[in-house]
Amino acid sequence: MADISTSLILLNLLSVCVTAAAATRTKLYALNDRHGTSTLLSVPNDGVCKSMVETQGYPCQEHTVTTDDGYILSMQRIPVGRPGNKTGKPPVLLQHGLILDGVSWLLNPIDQSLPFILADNGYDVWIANSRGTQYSLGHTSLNSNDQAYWDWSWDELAAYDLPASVQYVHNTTAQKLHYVGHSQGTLMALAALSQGKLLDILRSAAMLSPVAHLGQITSLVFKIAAVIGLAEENYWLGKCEFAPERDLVVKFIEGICILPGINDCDNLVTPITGPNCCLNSSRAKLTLEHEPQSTSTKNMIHLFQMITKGTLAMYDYGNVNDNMNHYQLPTPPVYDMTRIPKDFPLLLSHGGQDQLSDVADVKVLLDNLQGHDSDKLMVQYIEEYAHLDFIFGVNANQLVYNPIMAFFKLH
Ligand SMILES: *[C@@H]1O[C@H](CO)[C@@H](O)[C@H](O)[C@H]1NC(C)=O
Ligand SMILES: *[C@@H]1O[C@H](CO)[C@@H](O)[C@H](O)[C@H]1NC(C)=O
Ligand SMILES: CC(=O)N[C@H]1CO[C@H](CO)[C@@H](O)[C@@H]1O
Repeated sequence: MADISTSLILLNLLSVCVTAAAATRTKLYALNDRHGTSTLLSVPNDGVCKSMVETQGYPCQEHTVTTDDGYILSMQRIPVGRPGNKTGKPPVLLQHGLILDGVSWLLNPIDQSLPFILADNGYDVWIANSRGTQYSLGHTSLNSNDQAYWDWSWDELAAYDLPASVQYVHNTTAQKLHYVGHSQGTLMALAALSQGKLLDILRSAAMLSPVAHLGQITSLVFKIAAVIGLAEENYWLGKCEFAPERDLVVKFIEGICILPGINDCDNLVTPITGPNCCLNSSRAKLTLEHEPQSTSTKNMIHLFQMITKGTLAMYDYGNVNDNMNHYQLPTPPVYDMTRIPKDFPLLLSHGGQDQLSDVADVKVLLDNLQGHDSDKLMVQYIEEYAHLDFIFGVNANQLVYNPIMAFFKLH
């Protein structure tokens, strides 16, 4: 089956967590300071605001926030839209998903990209970038070439990155904010909300491709990767970041794209995400110039644990002693989605073709939210959408972003 061989090739490329990646990175970042403030493969050193936002006619500010565990994260703010448009709506924080970064929100034309649409509709837009992505490689004492820098999973993204970003926006604007997460960005927020965090400074949260449970995931690549990844856990953990070898992936995809008869390069991500209906294939090259981004191997293993065990729990150190050391419990504490306060405004938008946020797993989450106040929970199901349509879909403006803004107006 073509799907399986593509999966295996992609998997191979994706799992090259190797010193080669680190060496490339070292070269690329050789001229940068240790906080990695000016990174770069394809975006010039002047940063995301200058190269991707101001060029579109929008004002933009670069910000940084330091997490309680020392990671220095970059954020971009689009405080208002183009001249003459509405202003005065509350801040909105956008949190990207796994192996993406904040730039992923900005890759479509302005009338199809959520940050620009929100800004033109009067919102004060903030874009977060998780630790380990190219604009958030700084740390107060660690270097991103050190293994110690990569000792985290999404537990830390939920416990440190998310509160820092949300709190920073709240501090700077003196307002409560709305939240939009995609994929892992929803997992971070669901985890924090289930622990009663951030409720006093968030107005609402819109979850696109919500990820909580992964036990029934249908993505072939992830299922295979979970089995192989866990079998080789100790090997991988001895390495550093989980670095999709971008150059290889790009070459591979470009190579396939120029073959005669292949004019739909989007099909290459299908075995990972499910068949996205609505990507603009002529933008694939631009997307690959910026994505994928790195994450930690520990994060991937944490996700693999959720896939193979069906759990929604903190990282499992694999033995009673280590779990006792970290949690004072023999097994990792669970995140209990039924504890998300019933009056917190939530929008869940999921797709029928999504193989990472698959319908069966989303149903488990919805079952857990059964007692939620009915006027505080909005669920949207888009039959033809897969994982990436929610951020890259050419019609996401109408199908998803307009409903998000209508939901924000209610809360
Ligand atoms: C927000 O403000 C509080 C109170 O001044 C301060 O303690 C905290 O460090 C600030 N947090 C961020 C992320 O800016
Ligand atoms: C797809 O992208 C191309 C190149 O950026 C653009 O010219 C075209 O209008 C886009 N198509 C749609 C449906 O948005
Ligand atoms: C939503 C909105 O008001 N959009 C407008 C923002 O400004 C541009 C350019 O001035 C208009 O073309 C949009 O319609």
